[in-house]
Amino acid sequence: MMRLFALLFSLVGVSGFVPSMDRAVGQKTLPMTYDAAVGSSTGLSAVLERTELPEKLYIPKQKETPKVLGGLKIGLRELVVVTGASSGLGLQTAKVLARTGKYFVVMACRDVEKAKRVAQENGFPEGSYVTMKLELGNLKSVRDFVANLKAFKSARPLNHLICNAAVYRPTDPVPAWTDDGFEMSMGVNHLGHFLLLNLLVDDMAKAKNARCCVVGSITGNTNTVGGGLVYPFADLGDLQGFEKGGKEPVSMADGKPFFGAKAYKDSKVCNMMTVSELHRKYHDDTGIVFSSMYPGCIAETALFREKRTWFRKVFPAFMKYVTGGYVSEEEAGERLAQVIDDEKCTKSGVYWSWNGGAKTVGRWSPDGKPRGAGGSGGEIFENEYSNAVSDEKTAQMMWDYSKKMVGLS
Ligand code: NDP
Ligand code: PMR
Repeated sequence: MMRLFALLFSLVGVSGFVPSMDRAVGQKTLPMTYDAAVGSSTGLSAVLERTELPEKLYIPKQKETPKVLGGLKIGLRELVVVTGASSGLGLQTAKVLARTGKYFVVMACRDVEKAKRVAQENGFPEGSYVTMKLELGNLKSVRDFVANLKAFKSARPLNHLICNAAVYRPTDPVPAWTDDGFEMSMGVNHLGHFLLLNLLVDDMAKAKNARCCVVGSITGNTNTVGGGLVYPFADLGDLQGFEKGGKEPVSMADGKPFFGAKAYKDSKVCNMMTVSELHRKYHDDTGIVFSSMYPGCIAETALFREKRTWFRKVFPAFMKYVTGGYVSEEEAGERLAQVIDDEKCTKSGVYWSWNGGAKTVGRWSPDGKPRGAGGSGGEIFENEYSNAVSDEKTAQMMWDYSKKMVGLS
């Protein structure tokens, strides 16, 4: 019964197979117009933003290194970069870290003006942070960011890196492309971060007790209710799409037709596999602690901007009262900050989750214990990836193809 309900909800909610309820997914179906499909002011502004996305994302400015930098004193504080710090989980994490007084936060954001505004609105202490342009959908912007960061911090190494930014585009009828021609979710969530990580790992190796966290998700793990019950399921196949170079017109990692919700889940698989590969390749030599984490279902963030209004209203309640997996933005921010700051989290190669009040269902919890479904008030624990995410052979292939795709080999 639960499975039937779940499948129905997921078909309507995720894939939009019911045209009158949502936009259709897939290249063969006829897309409704964006305006007709959304119908709320929040949705409309999101759509306007989205329709601009496939255009040139990255417009280089003459001076991207903020002038204020010279005036800031990092002092003894540890330098931490947070991508996507202008909203949701990234913003709350940056806020928690900045307020400790122990960290100096670099807010690496696509919209620097927005980042400045939300930092002020959220009471970030003055002199505890700086905003820097990072457009993950443009590999040149990633390289420029690294150059700016290095100029800013001069010889001191980067202590910590949090790869948090992401987009979720479940109702796109056809793929949007990054400036470099990659499908948007894979390009921003995985490839942009993959290049960033590779460009910064040597620098972080010079820091003492460096930590690096790439945000993963339950929905990329098919051994969970959130990832194994709700269609579509993450699946990289044999990476046939990556093998072909992963560029327009190839949109999916497995080379199959475009499916926006799956592209997001596949990108999260790549995020988590990247952490395992970084751990295998670099932990012993550099001492950097590499981790991934699932923060809980932060059901009210802008990640769901593309979903219809009814979904955005029902989803938080469903997560709070039915699955128990709901977590607030504030609490999620504390969790991600914990992975960087807590002595408990010095082990490398771990996928952290929190138990909370989550309910468990059938075979997803054979020992009766929750599997990181996330609800509020939970205790941190070392979670297990699905077999597909832990698969070393696929992870190695993913790593090699990604290197080629971002121009590192
Ligand atoms: P939000 O949409 O609130 O935040 C995403 C952030 O990424 C924003 O700061 C956004 O910038 C930034 N971003 C988007 N596109 C780009 C780009 N092209 N270049 C640079 N930055 C970009 O979502 P969440 O806070 O929910 O998501 C944060 C992370 O948490 C993601 O990795 C997501 O996968 C993960 N996650 C979220 C869950 C949830 O339930 N919400 C559950 C599990 C994992 P801007 O402010 O300009 O939009
Ligand atoms: Mg899911 C314990 C059960 C659980 C958890 C923890 C999540 C998390 N979800 C659970 C169950 C279910 N969800 C069930 C039973 C259904 C069908 C009724 C369901 C549906 C659903 C939809 C339609 N859930 C969703 C969607 C989305 O569009 C979200 C998504 O998949 O984004 C990729 C989502 C999520 N559920 C979660 C989490 C964390 C998400 C956000 C996904 C993410 O950011 O990775």
